[in-house]
Amino acid sequence: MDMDNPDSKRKAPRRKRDIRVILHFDLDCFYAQCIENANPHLKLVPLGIKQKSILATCNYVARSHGVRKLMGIHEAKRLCPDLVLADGEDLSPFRDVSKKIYSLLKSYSWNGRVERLGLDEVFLDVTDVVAYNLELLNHHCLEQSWFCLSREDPERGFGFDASAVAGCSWPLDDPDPISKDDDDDDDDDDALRLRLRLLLGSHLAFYLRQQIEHLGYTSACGIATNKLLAKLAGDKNKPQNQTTLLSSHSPASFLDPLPLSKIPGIGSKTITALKNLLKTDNDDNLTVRAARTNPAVSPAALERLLAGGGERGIGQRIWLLLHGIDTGEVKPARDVPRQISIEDTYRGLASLSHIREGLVQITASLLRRMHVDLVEDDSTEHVTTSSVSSTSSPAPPAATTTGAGKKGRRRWTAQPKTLRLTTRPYYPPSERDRYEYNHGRVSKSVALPRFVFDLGAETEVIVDRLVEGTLLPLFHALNPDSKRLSIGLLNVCVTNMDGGNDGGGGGDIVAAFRRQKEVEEVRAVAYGCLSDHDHDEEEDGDVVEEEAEESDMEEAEWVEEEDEQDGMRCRLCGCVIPFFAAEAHGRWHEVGEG
Ligand code: DCP
Ligand code: MG
Ligand code: MG
Repeated sequence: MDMDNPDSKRKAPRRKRDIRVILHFDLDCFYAQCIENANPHLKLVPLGIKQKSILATCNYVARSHGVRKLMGIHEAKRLCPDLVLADGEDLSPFRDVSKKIYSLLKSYSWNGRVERLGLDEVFLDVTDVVAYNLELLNHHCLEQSWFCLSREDPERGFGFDASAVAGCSWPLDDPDPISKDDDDDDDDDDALRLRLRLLLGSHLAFYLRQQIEHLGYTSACGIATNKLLAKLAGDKNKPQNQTTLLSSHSPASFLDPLPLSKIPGIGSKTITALKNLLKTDNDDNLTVRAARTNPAVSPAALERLLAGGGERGIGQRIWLLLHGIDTGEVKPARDVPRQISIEDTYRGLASLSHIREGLVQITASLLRRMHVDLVEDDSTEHVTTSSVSSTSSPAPPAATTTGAGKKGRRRWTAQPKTLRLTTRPYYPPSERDRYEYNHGRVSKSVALPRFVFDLGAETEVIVDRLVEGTLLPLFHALNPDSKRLSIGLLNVCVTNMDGGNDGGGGGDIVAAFRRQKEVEEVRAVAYGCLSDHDHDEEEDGDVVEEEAEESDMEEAEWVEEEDEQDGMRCRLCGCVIPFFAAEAHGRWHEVGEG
């Protein structure tokens, strides 16, 4: 693009028509549904899921009383005195349900492009399934169509009415896509086929939502030609509904009325910069349209404004987002999480014995989690045939379990190579105003000792050895002054998986570099954790450099900068989180990989 030519700066982006069909599922009031399913009598009462002093979420009965996600408990109780509170600190049950739903959706994918976002969202690229079914359509009898779910077994599928979209569509008054005149030109034919694809996608989404309901969970879904639009379309009719963004209209017209803050990938730094550019400081709800149509906004202007953060091409990226263009692929399903991380918060641990106790508890949970997520029964004993793809390393060894009275062979499907300890000081409420959230958060990584993978050893023995031999020394390195300890957070994380499916992201040096950068930015900004210690690492012989792969940055495309006065924008999901809720939120993402 000619950056100096004013005309080229303002042109709406020309693009090849995106012919993908992307589904985005988002479970309704997820934690609340999990708790309700375990306690069905709660389904009819206003229910809030409590984490510390806020509601992580609440059911829709509570929402009808004005209670909202991330509301303080005090305020929620004021609005709805009958609100029943359930504890949501233990994320294991949510994680388990999340996995079940993910596996269910994955089982319907042909191309393996199934990507999780947090615990309750899944993207599915169903372009191939839909294209196959498009060819099968009998245009003379659309009302009695058959949707094939398997190429091998034509009887596996469901009947549906292909003369209409399933669920809601946008725009509402879209004409019947198949009643167009026959004398349309080629462009119209393409448009027609794309609309038919989306229509087929809507029926598949409807069917899949029913399958999720058979597991006991309701959901919303967005159906569109890219991830950005699918996610936003799904928000249109929540809960228990779906919205198909028909493609005959410019995606920009769908996005135009939305506030910029709703657009994943546009963060508050970008919004502030845009407000400055547009001189609309007071407009808290600056819309996409206001930004997109303002003559001062162009890819070049955005680049000048935002490239200071170091991301080249950001101007063009934001410009495309404003026009509803998102070329990001749905990433292939991963067999193993990128990392497993457990943490807890404290009101100022001051003695080493308490710190040891905290580390023992966390490490024991971590080991349990590793065994659930990364160890599988190996009844075939074909230990050299790894079920996960790995080009760089041999499959981890199988082991005969002798500990804990279990019999049979088990094996690691992937082995993390890095262990990371993170700590943060405790600040009493009276001092919190003086510090940004997570001030003083520091981390240090080492190679994860091999004895951790001994499936025959007692868990307590491994935990003790890891705490005494590795984590406490790391702790001392991070907090050298043991006389003035006051610890507010301990986090232990294993990462840098060896032997796991890397999700297809490996090998792209540019992408890896970009991820690395994003990891650094996220650490520095979202978690406020860059510290002197990050520069100390190479002085210790056993410290390993952290790699981009180890981050929880799978959702990097949804990430933008920042933090602000009354809260911080999460770089992973784009939500603005009040400071008091940021900790729970960060933790939620960290475990969301599981
Ligand atoms: N969550 C959290 N902290 C956040 C956001 C979410 O702990 N800042 C948890 C609680 C939610 C779950 O993640 O139940 C899913 O997040 P959603 O934003 O999808 O919210 P819900 O599923 O609860 O509600 P909705 O029906 O609006 O999707
Ligand atoms: Mg949800
Ligand atoms: Mg969600």
